[in-house]
Amino acid sequence: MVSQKLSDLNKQHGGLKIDEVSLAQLVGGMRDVQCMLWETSELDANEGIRIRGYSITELREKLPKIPNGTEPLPEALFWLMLVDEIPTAEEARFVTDQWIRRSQIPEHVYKVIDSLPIETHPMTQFSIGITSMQTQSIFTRRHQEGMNKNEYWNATYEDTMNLLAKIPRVAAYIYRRTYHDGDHIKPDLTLDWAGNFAHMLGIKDPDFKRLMRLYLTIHADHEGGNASAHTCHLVGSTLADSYLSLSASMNALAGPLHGLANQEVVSWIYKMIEILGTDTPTDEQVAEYIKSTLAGGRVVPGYGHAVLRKPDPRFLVQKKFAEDYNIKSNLIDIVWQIFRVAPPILESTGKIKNPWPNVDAHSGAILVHYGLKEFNFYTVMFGVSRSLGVLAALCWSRALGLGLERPKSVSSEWLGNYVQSKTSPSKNGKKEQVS
Ligand code: AMX
Repeated sequence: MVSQKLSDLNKQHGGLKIDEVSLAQLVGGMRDVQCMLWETSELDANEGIRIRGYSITELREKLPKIPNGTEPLPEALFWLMLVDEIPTAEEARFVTDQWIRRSQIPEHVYKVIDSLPIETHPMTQFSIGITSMQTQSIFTRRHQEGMNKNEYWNATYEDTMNLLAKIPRVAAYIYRRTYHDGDHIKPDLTLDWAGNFAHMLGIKDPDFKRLMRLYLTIHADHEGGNASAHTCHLVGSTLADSYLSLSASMNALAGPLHGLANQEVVSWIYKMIEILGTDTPTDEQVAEYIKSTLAGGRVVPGYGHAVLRKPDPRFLVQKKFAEDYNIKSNLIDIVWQIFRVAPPILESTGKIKNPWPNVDAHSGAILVHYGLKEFNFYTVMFGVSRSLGVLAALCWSRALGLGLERPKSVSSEWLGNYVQSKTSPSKNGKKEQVS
């Protein structure tokens, strides 16, 4: 059992130093500090994400598809993250069947969502919807009954499977409630997880189902340190169940520096179109707009990353999808134009470490093309996908028996005193060096 291996490593080499923390890392959001375990994926600054060793391009190619399908099944990705093997088509179908069987939503969840004002942001509705399903948690019930800790992973797996089965229905319910007068669409139980999600959203183009399969695959996991993943891990480490851990994760995803960037990108471009009075701007006009954003003390949404230092492969695969499916629109042209124009400008500031686009720079433009224009909803779609990764990882955290997270904090006063103690002259008159 892996947890035995981990516990042996810990027993034999627990004192081994893995990393050091600089003052800049402490102040600047703990970038790159290696201090958490995450089994499902690993992010390389230049190559991008690898999920269980597979790059985005490889996942698109190698994961099972529906018969005669072209895009990977997110169900298959979930299997890969959990089992560490690419599933066969039958194994992927097993996950699809499980999620169909577990997808019934308790009535009170709809009532909770319906009680919210219609203008409530979809991410708030989503997070509340997930929390309200917590009444179903098997982990919490069994924990109250005195479950043995060896069973934690199993109860978490059951909650995770139940939750993932329901997530697309809750998301589609919020979409139809908010933007289509509550004209809901019944699930089609013959479809796969992503295909059914596309169906329930009400977008009829078959290529939109293909897009959803790819979209829900590529947004799922980006190792453990990003805010939504880390939040799920942190909250889960208290033995809060999958529902409570996931809703917390979704609240982190809802921040503009994280998953909300996908809606910000589209609204930022629309604003440019409105200001310029054209949706076919020149490169000079786009450059001026980017510079005015920076001069206004705002970020250029969809650009930059805490870890990546090259164009995000998740951006590039969406660009490829648009090319493969011959999707053309002025909005997509603008996205590609920004890809050409923005990096040198961002680089010239001298402070932005990554001038390249991230995943959020592209997704909205393709969704608009298929008629899903309500950009406040986009982060919910990101969230449906992210649920796969963070919950697969939560199952692993329970299987490995990882403990309660509790890093040490210090105050800025402590920090000032510490620096002084390290830099002030010592008794023999020499200054101590801070390394
Ligand atoms: N536009 C303007 N300024 C930017 C920038 C951008 N796209 N990206 C970074 N910067 C700025 C930072 O705000 C920071 O400024 P400061 O020194 O005045 O505080 C400086 O450049 C250095 O930042 P960094 O080390 O390059 O990035 P970071 O690790 O601190 O932040 C991120 C990373 C993503 C928050 C940042 O690049 C950003 O705000 N991007 C725009 C929002 C966005 O697209 N977020 C989505 C990221 C992907 C995701 O999680 N879904």
